[in-house]
Amino acid sequence: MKAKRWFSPPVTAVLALVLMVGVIFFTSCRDGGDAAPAATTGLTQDAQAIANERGLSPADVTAALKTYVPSGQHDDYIMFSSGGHAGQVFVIGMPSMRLLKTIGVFTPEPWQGWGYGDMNSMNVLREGSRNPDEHIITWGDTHHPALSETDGDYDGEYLFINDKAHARIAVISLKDFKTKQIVPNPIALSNHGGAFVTPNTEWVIEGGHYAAPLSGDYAPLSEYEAQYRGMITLWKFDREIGRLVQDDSFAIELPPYWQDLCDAGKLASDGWVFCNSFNTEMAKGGVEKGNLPFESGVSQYDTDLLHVIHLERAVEVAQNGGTVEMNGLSVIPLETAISEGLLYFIPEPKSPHGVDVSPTGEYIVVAGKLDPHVTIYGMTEIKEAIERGNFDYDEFGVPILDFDETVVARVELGLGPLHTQFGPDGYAYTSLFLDSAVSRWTLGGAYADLNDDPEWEMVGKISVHYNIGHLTVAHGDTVNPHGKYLVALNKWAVDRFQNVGPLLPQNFQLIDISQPGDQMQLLYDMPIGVGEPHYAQIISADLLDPWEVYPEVGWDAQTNTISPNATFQGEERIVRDGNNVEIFMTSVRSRFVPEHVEIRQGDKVTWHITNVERAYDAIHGIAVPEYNIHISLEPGETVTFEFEATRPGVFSYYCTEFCSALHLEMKGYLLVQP
Ligand code: CUK
Ligand code: CUA
Repeated sequence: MKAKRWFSPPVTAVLALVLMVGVIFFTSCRDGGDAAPAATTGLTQDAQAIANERGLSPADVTAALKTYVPSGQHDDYIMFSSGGHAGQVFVIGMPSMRLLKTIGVFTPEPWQGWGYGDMNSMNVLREGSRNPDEHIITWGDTHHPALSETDGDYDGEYLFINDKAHARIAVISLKDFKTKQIVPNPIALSNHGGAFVTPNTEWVIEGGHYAAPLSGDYAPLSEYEAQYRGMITLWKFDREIGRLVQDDSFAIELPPYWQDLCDAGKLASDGWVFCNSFNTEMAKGGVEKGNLPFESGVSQYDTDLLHVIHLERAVEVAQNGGTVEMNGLSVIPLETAISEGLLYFIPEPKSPHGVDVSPTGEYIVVAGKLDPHVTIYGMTEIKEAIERGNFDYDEFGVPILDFDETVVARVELGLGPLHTQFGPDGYAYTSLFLDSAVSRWTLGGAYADLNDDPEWEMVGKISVHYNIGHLTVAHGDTVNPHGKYLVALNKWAVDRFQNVGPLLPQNFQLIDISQPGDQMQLLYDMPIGVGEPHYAQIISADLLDPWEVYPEVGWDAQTNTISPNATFQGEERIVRDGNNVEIFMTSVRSRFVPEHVEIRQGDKVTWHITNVERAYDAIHGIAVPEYNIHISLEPGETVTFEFEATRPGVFSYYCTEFCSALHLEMKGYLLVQP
């Protein structure tokens, strides 16, 4: 029998043993601790021997105790991780770090039948390609997953994720963990500042990346300042239908700096959006022509420009006709953005990476890759500076606020600070790429009542292995951070795992952050041998409420209602209209009906299949050889696939999920007459 889900049996077995040892360590360490129950003494003696033999330290044992989830018990948290250039999303249980699912998003995924004939997935991939008649794009460089929010906290309903390589945003429903929509950005070919959501998910933010003409047309690099532009797009999300609505969305034209990560304001900064930028030098590269390479060309100035966008005002301007249409998207021109007072810049330490808004929304934390500090801007100070109106201007006429007037603190953390997340206790956590470490520091000011020591200062640091990019804390970018667990998303694994050849996995490291001060404990290394995951979000598992089976038999996962092609038992049939053949099939343990599909070469086949099962986990699949078709049929689901019967012969279609003892008998013959 093949296993349906991935677990890590050796690790789990080891942890089980270590758990027992932990009882000894724990009881012997506690002041006047309770004696271990007499009945387990013999067992723990054996476990002690195992720990000794395996060379496990007390810290190893406590780490095991904190991560082991016994068979049948569930994880407390679920992490949604970008799949990097795998173009997918990984769903990982925490603290066990067990992989529960890989969601096919931008990349076809055969187990789910994502992109292998299922017309829903084929249509999503097709609509997600700018020029589908030239080619369907079948991968993505996923970077930033964003869970939908209500009142600034995760609500467990939707997940959004960007594709940096093609400037696209995908929408995933957490009812069935399926991708419902992919939208290509009409005015950009690369993004980085997405996906981030506003506190009630009215807007999904997609910031651009490498400047280019917004029209998509050619322009030589000599016309960079005149023709090239940056942008930020605000996608309107319709929660009722679970889709981004392009007609209600808009973009803002920006100078041709390279916009980087963004974040939405919340509470004190609700109605505002913040984006970093780099290459305010407008370097054009061309090292082979004797020009400065991009590497140093974009790092010449001491500061770049934090973009501060008044979203509320931008929405008003967009809704009152202050836009021009570009490739079907409403765009607020740069001069309008300036004259309407919805765009401001603030100098920020050069080559910044993350911009992260604190839980109260009061602080905007920027980390500059080439500056050992994080820089913290105050929303109150930003609003006051805008009010005063005493601006400098960049060469495009965008008002620049004063650095010293808007910065409330700078905290020295170490080398290569990138991204910041927050805890419930006034702590912030920043990844340090060059130091390969996570630093913990205290937010002063508004957090004074939460901190014992209400200063802006670093209080702890823990090494990670190695070259950390993002880090993520449970609910760590919401108004209600949980703390507890932090995951370091490390780019290099080097010596952490068995050598598997020159292409190494990434390393997710689970860190316990439940203790104060400099007490942070590394608990677990999880190799990720797929893509290069960039960022992840962690949600309390009890906030997720996915379907166990589809609500009714005949469910269309795309329209969220009964499919007109739903087929019930007893209604199975094959309908011919000239060269067009339509098949209405059911699947149930352990047969397809009909079992004979007899057609002629050249027929155009439309095949509907309904899994009429109502039992949890009673999944079937259908594979049709030679036609590149594989479909997953979840209980209640109706799926349609199409193909042209170009090749005569005898084709055995069969069920691909080991659904019952007679699973191998669940097959049929597709007979194509010449
Ligand atoms: S990331 Cu995309 S390359 Cu830190 Cu989100 Cu840097
Ligand atoms: Cu159905 Cu195997």
